[in-house]
This record gives sequence, C-alpha cells and structure tokens, in this order.
Amino acid sequence: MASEVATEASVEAAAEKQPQKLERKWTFWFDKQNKPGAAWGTHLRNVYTFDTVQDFWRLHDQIFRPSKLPINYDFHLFKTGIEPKWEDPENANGGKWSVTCNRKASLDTMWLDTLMALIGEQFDETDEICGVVASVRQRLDKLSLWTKNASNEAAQMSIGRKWKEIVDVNDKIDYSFHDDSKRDRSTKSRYTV
Ligand code: MGP
Repeated sequence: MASEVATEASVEAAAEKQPQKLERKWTFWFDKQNKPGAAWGTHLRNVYTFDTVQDFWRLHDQIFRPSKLPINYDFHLFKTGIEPKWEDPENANGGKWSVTCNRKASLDTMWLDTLMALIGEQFDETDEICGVVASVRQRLDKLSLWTKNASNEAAQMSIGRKWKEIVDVNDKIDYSFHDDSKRDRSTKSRYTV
C-alpha cells in the first residue's frame, strides 16, 4: 500500500516537472528611453525567448515585473519573430490599445494579467495580437497592447473589449494607429471602448 502511494506521488512529482509547452514562442524585451532628440530604440534589447509555462513564471518572478523598473524604462512581451517597433512588417499597419496606471501595484497586476492572457491565447483574434509594452514613466505608467491590422475595426474593438475585462478597467481606453503616431506625437485615438 505504502509503495502504491509512493508511486502515485512520484508520478505526480514527475508530471509537475515536465515542461508545459505553450502554444507558441514568446520573447521578453527591455528598453530604456533616450533623452529627447536622441535616436529611438538604441537600448532596445531582445532578452529571453521561452515556450514553457515554467520558464514564463521563472522569468516573470525573477526579472520582468514593471515595478522593478526605474522611470523611463520599458518591458515588452512580443510573439517571437516580431520586434517591438513600428518598423517590423507585422507592426507596419498596426496600432495599439493603451491603458494608464497610477499605482505601481496596479501596473504589475495588469501586466501579469495581460501576459497570462497572451501566453494562454485567451483572445479570439489571436493572430491580430503582436505583443504588449509596459512603460514606466514619471507621471503615469502605461500598458500598450500592439495589434497588427489597425484598419480592421471589428477585430480591434473585440480585442479592446476583451483586454478591458482582463485588466479590469472601467474607464474608456483608446486605440491609436502607429502610422498616425509616426506623423504626430500628440496623435488622436481612432477607436474607443
Ligand atoms: P511612444 O513611446 O510610442 O509615445 O513614442 P509616448 O508613449 O507618448 O511617449 P513616452 O515618452 O511616454 O514613451 C515616443 C516617441 O518615440 C515617438 O514619437 C517616436 O519618436 C519614438 N518611437 C516610439 N516608438 C514605439 C517607435 C518605433 O517603434 N520606431 C521608431 N522609429 N520610433 C519610435
């Protein structure tokens, strides 16, 4: 009897140690914003690519928590193969939903909830998603969810609604096109949800 229990326990322990594969690979990035006037993206670094649940938790817990970042730094989680910049072909026609956060604790929670939704493939329009950025700033921290086809209003509205549920935000959130942001920093939003 004792050996039966021991066998069950060891099977469970072995199962827990098995890496749980994610649907796809994801990459964490890191960036430090330059002083105004300096070239954007010179500090942008691809830090770690993973495809298991275990690696995700290890990386999140040890490194990728926005509350650990100083002001003017960013973390990103993007699908592997997509660079977190407008210039990447997957982002070239895209845009982003943005949520501001006024407390470090809520930034960490919203970031983690978003990461889990992304790696858990919780969005219906999963092909539309490129990644998410956490920006730590002097005034208000911000999360931005980058998507692929900005002009696909139905897809973006559906993603925006779902994201609000995930991060538990009641205020309106805005979607801007990267093309507009390239032209004018104080760009207006195209969609609101
Ligand atoms: P931002 O970070 O998207 O705007 O871009 P935000 O959030 O209003 O500003 P922040 O100071 O809070 O970060 C800020 C500026 O960075 C843009 O106006 C661009 O000059 C530059 N920039 C930002 N992004 C995401 C890119 C990019 O992907 N490519 C290039 N070339 N420049 C970028």
